[in-house]
Amino acid sequence: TKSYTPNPALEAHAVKAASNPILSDGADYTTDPAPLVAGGKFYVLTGRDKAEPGVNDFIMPEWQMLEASGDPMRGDWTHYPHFLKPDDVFKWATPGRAYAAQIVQGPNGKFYLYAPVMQAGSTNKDGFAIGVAVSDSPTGPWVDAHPEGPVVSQSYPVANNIQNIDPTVLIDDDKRVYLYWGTFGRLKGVELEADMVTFKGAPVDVTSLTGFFEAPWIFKRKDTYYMAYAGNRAGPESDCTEAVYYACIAYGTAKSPLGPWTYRGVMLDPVSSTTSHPGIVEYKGKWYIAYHTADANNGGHFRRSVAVDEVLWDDSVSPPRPKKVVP
Ligand code: FUB
Repeated sequence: TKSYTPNPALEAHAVKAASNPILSDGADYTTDPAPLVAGGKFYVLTGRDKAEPGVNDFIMPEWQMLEASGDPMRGDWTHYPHFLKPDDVFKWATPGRAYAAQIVQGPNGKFYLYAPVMQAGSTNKDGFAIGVAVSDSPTGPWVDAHPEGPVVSQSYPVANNIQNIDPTVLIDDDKRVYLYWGTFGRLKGVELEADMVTFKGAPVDVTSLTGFFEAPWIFKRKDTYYMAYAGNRAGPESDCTEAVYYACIAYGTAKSPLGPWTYRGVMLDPVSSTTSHPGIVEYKGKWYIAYHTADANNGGHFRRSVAVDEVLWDDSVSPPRPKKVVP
């Protein structure tokens, strides 16, 4: 396995995580985890919640990175607190808002960062657009893969609301690439060209995933495609009702990467933050889910922190079912 040297320009700190959340002292709040396995290592890209106590808004100016030295459940991590800011890499973006992003390793071995940022010139306060940056290493440095502008523009498909956020990307076994994104109940998916940026055909709308709210995460296990997401009204077996308001992590499955998707159930009950946000990967033969909670010191709905737990599978049913994660 190729190994990747950490980006020497990044500030790095050693952290011991005896239990969840990984960073628990409240000095840095980590959000919206996107795990990545590369070079035999387990990384988690996260946002940063910077809201002061009592501020009920997402104040998220930059991304952070966590890198496990061993067992991703517990143990030693390296924390890169100032991993990247939107305007470090996207000249068409305005500073200040670094929402839920994901890094994937493309078929060419390079790393691609899909990042919702504010598009300069937007007249909408939530004029998010999704940019793509590329690097030879999971820790950067990054350059804009499409300096002409975002892959999903703030004006797509209509001049905008907040819906162009929460990208998730799957590289299939045949090397084809799929991008999904969305929030507030709208989930869109599209195949991308090998350049990792250009749409191949028109996006599909996914309407069959019960209670879909936001935070889609696509992955494949054996021959089944899974879409985990933050949902409400997500099924009778769940306590994540609209009345409770807190989201659970639900999931659906499909036999092909653009669906059709079938709702299957809930895999993580609501946590202590109103938002929930999954990232699921296989690492050294085990499956892990990263999510965030309000459980760190002085944490809250806008001061969230990333946790990691193992996902166990029931392979006696078809398609195989992830057992409910017990945080
Ligand atoms: O962190 C801001 C938003 O909260 C994300 O985009 C959503 O997925 C939710 O976690």
